[in-house]
Amino acid sequence: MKLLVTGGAGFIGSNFVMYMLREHPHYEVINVDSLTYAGNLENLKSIESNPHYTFIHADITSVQQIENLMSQGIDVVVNFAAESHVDRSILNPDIFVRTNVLGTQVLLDAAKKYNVTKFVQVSTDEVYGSLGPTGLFTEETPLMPNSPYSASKAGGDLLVRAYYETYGFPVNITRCSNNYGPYQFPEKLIPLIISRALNDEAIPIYGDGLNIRDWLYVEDHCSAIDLVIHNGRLGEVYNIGGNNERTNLYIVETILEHLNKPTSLIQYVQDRLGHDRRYGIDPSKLQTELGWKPAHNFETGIRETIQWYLNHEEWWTRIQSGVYKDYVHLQYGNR
Ligand code: NAD
Ligand code: TDX
Repeated sequence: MKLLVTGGAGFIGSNFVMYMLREHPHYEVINVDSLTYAGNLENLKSIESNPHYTFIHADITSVQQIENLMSQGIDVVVNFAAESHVDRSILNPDIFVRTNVLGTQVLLDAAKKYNVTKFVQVSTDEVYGSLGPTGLFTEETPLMPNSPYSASKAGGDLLVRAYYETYGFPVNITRCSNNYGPYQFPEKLIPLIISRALNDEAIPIYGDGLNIRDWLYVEDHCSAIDLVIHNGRLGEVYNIGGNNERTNLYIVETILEHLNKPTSLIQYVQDRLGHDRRYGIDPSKLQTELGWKPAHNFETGIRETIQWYLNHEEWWTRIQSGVYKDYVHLQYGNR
C-alpha cells in the first residue's frame, strides 16, 4: 500500500508515520508537510533512512504541489495537516480557514482526480461544541463548533462528507478527543505544564480550571486510524476516545505531583474566549464495529509521557529557543 500522510511532521502525524512503518513494514509511507512552526523533522529521526519512508516538503493548499504528488499513484490519504491550536485561532483565524478548509478541498480534488481508494480526514471532537455536565458526543451529535479552529475543522469535515455524497468519493472522518504523548508541541496543555514546571515557571490555568477534556494516549489514536483505513465503512464517521475525562486542574495537579513540584506554581489567568466547558466521546461505534480498544490507561500513559519529556529535554528546549524554527527558515524559506 502507498500511503500519503499529510502533516506527518507534527505531533500526531509523526507518531502515526512511525506507528504505520512499525505495524506494516511493507507499506510505503509518504509524508507531506509544509513545516510550519509545528512541523519538526527531528520527530522522525529514527525512521529517516527507512527505504519505505519519504518526506516531501509541500503545502496542502498548493494545487500544483498536491497534484504532482497524487499523480504518482497513491492508494490512501490520511489528512493530519492542520493549524491545530485553539488559542492561535482566536488571534489569527485566517490561516486556519486557509489550511483546514481550503487545504482539505485541494487534497480532496487531487485525490479524486487520481482515483485514491480511501481518504481519511483526521478531525476532532471540538466540532461538536461543548457538553453540559452529562451526555457524550456520538457520531450523530450536531456540529456546533465554537472556536475559529473548530469551525475550520468542521468546514473541512463537511467538504469531505460532500465529496462522498456528491461524487461517491471514498472517505472516512475520524473525530478524536484530546491526545497526549511524545512529540507534542509545548504550546498544548500537558507539555506546557511539564516544561514550565521543570523550569519552576508559573502554570497558567484558564478560568476556574474545571473545564473537562477527554484524554487519549497518541498511539491509541494511531491504532484507531489504522483500523479505519482498513475496515472503516465508506462514508462513515468514527469517534475516537478512551472514556477518560479529567478537569484541567486534575491534570496540572497530577503532573506537579509526579515532578515533585509545588501547587503554588498554578496561576489562574483570564479565561480563553469561547472556552468549551466539557468534551466527552462515546467510542462505542469504533469498539463494536471495528473492535478497537485503547492499550494505555491514563495513569501509565501520563507517567510515560512525563518521563519522555524528562528524557528529551533537548527536543523541547530547542523548540522553545527558536533554534529549530531558524533552521527551517534557512532550509526551506519563510513560512
Ligand atoms: P500539529 O500542529 O502538531 O501538527 C500539524 C502538522 O501539519 C505540522 O507538522 C504542520 O507543519 C503541518 N501543516 C500545517 N499546515 C500545513 C499545510 N498547509 N500544508 C502541509 N502541512 C501543514 O497538530 P496535531 O496535534 O498533531 O494534530 C494533527 C491533526 O489531528 C489535526 O488535523 C488536528 O485537528 C487533529 N486532532 C488533534 C488532536 C490533539 O489533541 N492534538 C485531537 C483530535 C484531532
Ligand atoms: O495554558 C493553558 N492553560 C489552560 O488552562 C493552555 C494551553 C490550555 N489550558 C486549557 C484549555 C483547555 O481547556 O487546557 C485545556 C486543553 O487546552 P489545549 O491543550 O490548548 O487543547 P484544546 O483546546 O482542548 O484542543 C486540543 O484538543 C483537541 C488540540 O489542541 C486540538 O488540536 C484538538 O482538536
